[in-house]
Amino acid sequence: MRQVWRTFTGVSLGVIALGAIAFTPGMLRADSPHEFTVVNVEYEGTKVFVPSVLVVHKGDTVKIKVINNIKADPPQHGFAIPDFKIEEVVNRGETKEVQFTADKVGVFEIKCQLHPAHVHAQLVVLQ
Ligand SMILES: [Cu+2]
Repeated sequence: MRQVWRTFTGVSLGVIALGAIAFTPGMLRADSPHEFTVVNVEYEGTKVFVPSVLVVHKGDTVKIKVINNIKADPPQHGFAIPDFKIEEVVNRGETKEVQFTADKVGVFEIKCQLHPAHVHAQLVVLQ
């Protein structure tokens, strides 16, 4: 009887271990592109990017879909990450996609290069 229990326990632990490996976050991030959608909106009079913080790891291929959803004029807003030489103009109702490799670690500014009054967002690149 003790032998049967030991076998059962061994098999169960094996199944649990396999499950843990399959869902290890480290495996999910293996060189897959990191995709975000960032929407520029006006919230109670303030222009903000949502989400306002993007977190990736060094070496990641980062893809960002940018949407300008600000209803008031002007119809164009920018999307710039100067440290990665990203600078786009996004028309209201149009989607722009940017892609780059996060090749340096740090906290980097995301802004509208056309209007300094936007609240800036951040790109955080972890080691
Ligand atoms: Cu703007």
